[in-house]
Amino acid sequence: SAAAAAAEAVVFRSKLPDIEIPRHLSLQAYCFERLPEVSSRPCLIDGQTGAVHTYADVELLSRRAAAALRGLGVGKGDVVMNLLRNCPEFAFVFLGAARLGAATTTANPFYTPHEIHRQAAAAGAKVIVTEACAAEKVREFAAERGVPVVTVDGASEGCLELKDLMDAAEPLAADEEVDPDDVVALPYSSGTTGMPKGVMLTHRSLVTSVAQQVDGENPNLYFSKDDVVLCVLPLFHIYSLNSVLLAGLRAGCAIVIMRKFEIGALVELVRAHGVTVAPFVPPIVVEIAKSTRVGADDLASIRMVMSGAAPMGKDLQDAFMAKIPNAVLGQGYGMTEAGPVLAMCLAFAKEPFEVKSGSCGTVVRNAELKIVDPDTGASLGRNQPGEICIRGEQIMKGYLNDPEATKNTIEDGWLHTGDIGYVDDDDEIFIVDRLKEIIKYKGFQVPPAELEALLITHPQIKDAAVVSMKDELAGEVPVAFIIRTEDSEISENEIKQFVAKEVVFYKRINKVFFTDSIPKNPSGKILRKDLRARLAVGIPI
Ligand code: 4UU
Repeated sequence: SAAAAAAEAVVFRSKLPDIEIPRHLSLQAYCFERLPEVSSRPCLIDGQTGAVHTYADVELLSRRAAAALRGLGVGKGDVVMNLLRNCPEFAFVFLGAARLGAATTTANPFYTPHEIHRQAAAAGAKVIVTEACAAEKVREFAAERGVPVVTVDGASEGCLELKDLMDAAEPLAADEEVDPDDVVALPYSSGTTGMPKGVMLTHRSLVTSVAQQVDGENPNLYFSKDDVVLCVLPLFHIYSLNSVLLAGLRAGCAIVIMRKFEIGALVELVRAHGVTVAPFVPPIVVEIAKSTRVGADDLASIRMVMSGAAPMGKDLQDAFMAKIPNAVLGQGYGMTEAGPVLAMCLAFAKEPFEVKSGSCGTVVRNAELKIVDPDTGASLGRNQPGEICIRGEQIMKGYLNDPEATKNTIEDGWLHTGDIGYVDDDDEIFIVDRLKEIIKYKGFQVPPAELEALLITHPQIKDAAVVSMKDELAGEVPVAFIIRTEDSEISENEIKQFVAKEVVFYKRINKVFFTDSIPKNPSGKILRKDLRARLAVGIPI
């Protein structure tokens, strides 16, 4: 009937055919499936030291790391916390934990002790692997809970050294048996609302997601054995973990690990190692596009530049392409909960398609995408903006210990992204707005609910609401609307300082607006759209 047809979802698919995905394999077995072919080729290149680890080395070192972790009591179903800037050890420990049937929760080593403890406690971390300079932050927590702390870069009081543990251990002979539905990665994300939550990504999720990108006759994201992929984005974020490290391993690429983005050092690494693939976020694209020091010559080896994790407009894309004419520039669109990749630029395919500037790609293979009207839930056709939803085996199993939040995010297998976008006549996706509250500072998540919870603990703050404000450099920054308690004279600066002590730098409040009222709906939910509208017209109070 017409009514039934109308109720049926309009489902968007990739323009490429579905592929066979080895979904029965563990993630590490999948990543090393072609080891015999690539064993003597460079796998991880340490940008700091120039040290090269071949595929055979990395496979063996990950078995040593597994044995080291086992020696500390890590077993099946346990969680290891990786609190590291980019370094080869990140990969050894991540893959080592996977071999034991354990999961890795990743966090930013610049987090404050408060942020680290909250995540380590919620995830139930059995071991924390970090750098000597961050060890101080976890010492108290670890001592209280009897959690061993392992450093990757030298001794620190009360810590064990990864190198010693790995040298002493016999490499793990056989991986622990895992079910494809076992969790292997546990990144934290606030999703569409609330506080950060553990996102349960299983072996099957990540195998599927990586395969959707780099596997098949005509991979959507064509990485070859001859590619040299730059790993400058932080591995503790799912973009880099999935689309750089895991995808790079699967495809047999050389992965150049850069600890921290700095444009001069980046150019040097690109030249030294002949980088061919550069996954970036928009602020890095902006910096390169604007830099007078960097020319096409400096980056001549690069054939592909990917941008993701935050919007990249057509103007920026065009400016960058004018600067690096030999490279293909396109976007990936991801969300931690989605495994993470929803869409990928089809100009990255082995047999590339023509694509449009400003598009964030086409839905990946072996997945379904729909656009729904946020008010009615009706599925929308082409060129009509609505909430982007995705279905497929790559999406998360759910949030750790939070069935309620899981239920609100996944409905009938459809993951709701909280992003507003549309699919055009050529199957390209354009994101136009965000329904959810998350703020993205240079692609990093800033959950307003976390800042609001912190702000209202201040005795002189009666109520608080945090929303995003556009920012030239960061894309977006968090700003706070504050109702002071009666008689309070607390200043903008005092409030900023109060927050800065408790959160990582990119969650700092950029601006404070004192107000008498915070608009809320009858159930007490902050009407963020109204606050953003106040900002937009320039009368924030
Ligand atoms: C506009 O940002 C990510 C993951 C990004 C990613 C991963 C693998 C990009 C390419 C890739 O290959 O995850 P989260 O959870 O930190 O943030 C998710 C949110 C999205 O819901 C959306 O609002 O970040 C925003 N976002 C983007 N926005 C992500 N990618 C894009 C994009 N354009 N290309």
